[in-house]
Amino acid sequence: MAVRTQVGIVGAGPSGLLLSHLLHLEGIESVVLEIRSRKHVESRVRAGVLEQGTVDILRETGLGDRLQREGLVHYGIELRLEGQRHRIPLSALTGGRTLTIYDQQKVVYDLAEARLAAGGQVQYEVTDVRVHDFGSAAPVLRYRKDGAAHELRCDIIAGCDGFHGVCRPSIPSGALTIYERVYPFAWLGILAAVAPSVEEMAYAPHDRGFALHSLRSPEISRLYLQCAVDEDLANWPDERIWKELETRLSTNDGWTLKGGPIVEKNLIALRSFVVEPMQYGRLFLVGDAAHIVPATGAKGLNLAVADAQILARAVTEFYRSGRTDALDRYSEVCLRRAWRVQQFSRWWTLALHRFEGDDFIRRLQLSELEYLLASKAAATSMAENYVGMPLE
Ligand code: RFL
Ligand code: PHB
Repeated sequence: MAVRTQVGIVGAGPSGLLLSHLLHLEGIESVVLEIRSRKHVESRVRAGVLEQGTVDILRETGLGDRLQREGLVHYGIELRLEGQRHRIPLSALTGGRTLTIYDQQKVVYDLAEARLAAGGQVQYEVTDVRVHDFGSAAPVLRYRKDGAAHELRCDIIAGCDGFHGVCRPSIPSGALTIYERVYPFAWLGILAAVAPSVEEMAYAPHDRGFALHSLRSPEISRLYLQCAVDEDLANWPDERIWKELETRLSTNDGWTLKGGPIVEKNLIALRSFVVEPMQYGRLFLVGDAAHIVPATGAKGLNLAVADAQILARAVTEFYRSGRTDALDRYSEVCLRRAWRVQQFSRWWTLALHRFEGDDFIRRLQLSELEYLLASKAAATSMAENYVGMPLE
């Protein structure tokens, strides 16, 4: 069966759904193809920290109701260094900008509801998605659904299919430059049904390895431990996780960590990755399909949202004026932001994690973090990157 639409979108994660939503608001039609089920996409535990700019675009486009009710607004973060608690007042340093804690699953659910309520086409559980003819002005998406072969003809394809998707590998490899760094450690992440023991996210660069106490709601905590890249989760029963978290997050002012039932446990690889350019002909890469940042900076989702906004504006200009100028600039505009976020995420990762047996690095880290706490200029630089730079 052959069908036509204006924009074919591969992937119903945050970037694909937001792009489809923004295009709809401009009167532009799209079809979203997703290999997983809706339930699967909406139950993946991932990001939780939204920059001010991400919150603003969700609100401005009618997705603010639940975000307003359930989002937790944060004004600073804690840094726990050698048993002492310090606060970095992000809002005070950035003219009042804030962060909002709101699960990625909720963002994706809100977006999917909005698309479906508006009659949008989101096809879940498709298979064998392939992108064709994107070097021409008439690209085609082929896929299977319930055993039948389908063809989707469009003007533009948006590859919003994440790091392991099909769009990026479909581009001739000679046309792309890949930049990549891996790290000699990973994260063990838990979601626990217990009230957070912190009021603000607490980052702890401990001698035994980095730990982070984040949160999801007044009843749900999210915590992470630096661990080995090939860590076997079978060696981490709940008691061991809580004990290690308690040690790494401990302070000498009587603070205690409340343990509770762990409802999810996973190993998270850390990676820095950028592909240049983010476009080939009429195929545009968006979000994790084009770049990955180590989770330390809490940026991946926010960067995906920024790409989707930039592409939606460029596509809108294309349909309004017939001109491709903004589409031609898409990659350059996104990459400028992506590299800023890459630098920040790598810097913050290198400043906080333990490098086994390297006391030289440890001393540099302590000096760097003490400087961050002592210097308003250093803290302001960190804060403006953490809360997120303006879109352009
Ligand atoms: P996604 O979310 O990976 O969505 C891609 C979608 O494409 C589908 N797909 C395909 N569909 C059709 N055909 C194919 N061949 C396909 N192949 C794949 C997939 O099923 C999926 O539904 O990419 P997107 O939209 O670019 O969004 C990116 C974000 O999900 C990601 O950057 C963040 O989750 C990263 N991240 C964080 N970002 C933040 O901004 N703040 C955070 O606090 C934060 N914490 C995190 C994170 C990522 C984590 N993990 C596990 C990777 C914490 C963790 C633990
Ligand atoms: C999270 O809540 O998942 C989170 C918070 C802060 C980070 C990374 C992840 O730096």
